[in-house]
Amino acid sequence: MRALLTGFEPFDGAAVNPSWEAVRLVPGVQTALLPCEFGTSLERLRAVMLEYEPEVVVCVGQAGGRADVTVERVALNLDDARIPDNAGEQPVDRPVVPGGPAAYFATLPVKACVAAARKAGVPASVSHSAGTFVCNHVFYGLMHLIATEFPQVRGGFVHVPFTPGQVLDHAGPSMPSALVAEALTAIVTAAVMVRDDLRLTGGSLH
Ligand code: PCA
Repeated sequence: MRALLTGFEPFDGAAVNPSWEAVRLVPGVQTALLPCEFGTSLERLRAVMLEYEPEVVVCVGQAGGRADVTVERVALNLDDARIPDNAGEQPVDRPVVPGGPAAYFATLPVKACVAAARKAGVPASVSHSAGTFVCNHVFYGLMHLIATEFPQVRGGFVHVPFTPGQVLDHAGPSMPSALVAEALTAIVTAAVMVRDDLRLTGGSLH
């Protein structure tokens, strides 16, 4: 089964992006680096999907401040950027796809993916918001591509914590890239193997 994993370039002045640091360590998958830019990130994603013809696509991004690996469930049709992207663009309250549905759900088995990451020894949980910046933009765009052009593909998005090197001077949560890569490997394997998602709790109270 062919799987494509994408990571992002660093943004907001950072030297690395933990998503790409981890994605590049995952064996046996196709990988692609996406620019942290509205628009061009999705053009690149579509191009690599046409090139590699994957059956599973998992896009990965940095979620600074989160303490575990989070499998995103919901992509919103909304760009609302708190900071400019790497091209200096800062859309406010703009749809990712004009006229598209308000939201898409990931078509990965999200509970099984979380369970697989934990079984591999990595803290993980379900998330119900990928934010409104470039990661959500790519997640929504991926699900729209699947809905309109690539119906055979299963896809979703995973947010990962900072690397330890990114928090040296402010002691926030972090996770080594090798451990994140273990989680991503387990998540991709579950995405390929599990047809019907597990019936486990994964919701949140707020
Ligand atoms: N994280 C940002 C964009 C790129 C990335 O790695 C986000 O969560 O939107």
